[in-house]
Amino acid sequence: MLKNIFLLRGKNLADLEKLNIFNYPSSFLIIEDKDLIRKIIYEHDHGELIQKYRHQLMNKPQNSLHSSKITPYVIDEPIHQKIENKNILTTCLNGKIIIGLLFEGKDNPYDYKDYFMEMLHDYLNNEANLLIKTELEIENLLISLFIGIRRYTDEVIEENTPEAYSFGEELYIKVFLFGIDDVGKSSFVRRVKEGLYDDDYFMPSREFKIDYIKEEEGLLAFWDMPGQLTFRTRWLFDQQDSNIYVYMIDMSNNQRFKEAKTELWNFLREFHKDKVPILILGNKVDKMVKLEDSQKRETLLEIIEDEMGELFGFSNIKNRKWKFLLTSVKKNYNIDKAIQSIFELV
Ligand SMILES: Nc1nc2c(ncn2[C@@H]2O[C@H](COP(=O)(O)OP(=O)(O)OP(=O)(O)O)[C@@H](O)[C@H]2O)c(=O)[nH]1
Ligand SMILES: [Mg+2]
Repeated sequence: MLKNIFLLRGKNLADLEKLNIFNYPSSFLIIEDKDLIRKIIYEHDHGELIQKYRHQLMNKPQNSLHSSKITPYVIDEPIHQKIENKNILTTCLNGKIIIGLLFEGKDNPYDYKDYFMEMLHDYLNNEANLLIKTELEIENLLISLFIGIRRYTDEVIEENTPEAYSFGEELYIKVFLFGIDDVGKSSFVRRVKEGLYDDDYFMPSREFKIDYIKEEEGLLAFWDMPGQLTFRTRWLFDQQDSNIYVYMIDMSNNQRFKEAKTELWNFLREFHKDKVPILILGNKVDKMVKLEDSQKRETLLEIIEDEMGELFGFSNIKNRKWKFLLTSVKKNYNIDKAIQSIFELV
């Protein structure tokens, strides 16, 4: 089973003094491990890492996907190394970045080689390309790879447990926010985090983004997932270790109810054994009900809630706690209540 993942980055990899090291989930490789680091790098180096990369890049056929903005990474064939009983598989990107996987002693890293390559290509050289520039981007990449490879082994995935864990005193909750595109997920996070909302703040997400929101009861790590069709397979990978799922639906768009329902149930069926609670948010309710008019509002909202419950079949959700809440990110309606519900369900 994969134990750890690390990334070494530097203008010149041989310059150990200027090397940046990232690890996930624990600090396996640290800058003091000079010997180990040198050995790892040496395997990928034949004295001319950069030259080799230039050469490969120049000979790379240009395919249409990579044509405009994205310069594809040159990803070396992974190399297995056993250094001081450490069982690792490493690859080198563009001669400047090394990504390594640390396995348990009994594992055969070659079992993971193809999958590792495939994931790197998917993440770095396709349209959903994750970048490896900022610290957050590197963290995202490492977490995604880690989860993906762990999942591939099918060993850790059996069932998710919803218990939140603590950092010191503080409760830490991973909130997995998903739903089809254009329902208001990113707007929701922005509303909660910054108190802001704009109608024309329209930026379909292309990769997941983690936003930390500190509440009195604990720290919420919102994994805001992209909802467009091509990105939905990612949900299955990235949901791992969630303490709560938050599924958002656009109440005002009945043309897409069927699609939203199918996606919700595909997901729940996939994870039917786990006990992770789910909060379902029926957003954009401002488009259906005049929220300012408090008299009519309550009756209308109740009717909508019942109808939606029936349509989506929420009462068939078994094994886990769930709650359905109508919201409007735009009018700041039930947003506090949604946050409160997260803590109640977890
Ligand atoms: N009327 C109304 N519009 C909203 C509300 N919430 C979000 N929107 C609008 O809906 C559009 C899509 O919002 P996003 O937050 O980008 O949607 P998303 O779910 O993150 O979409 P993807 O990232 O593509 O999955 C934006 O134009 C928002 O301004 C709401 O409560 N009411
Ligand atoms: Mg979004």
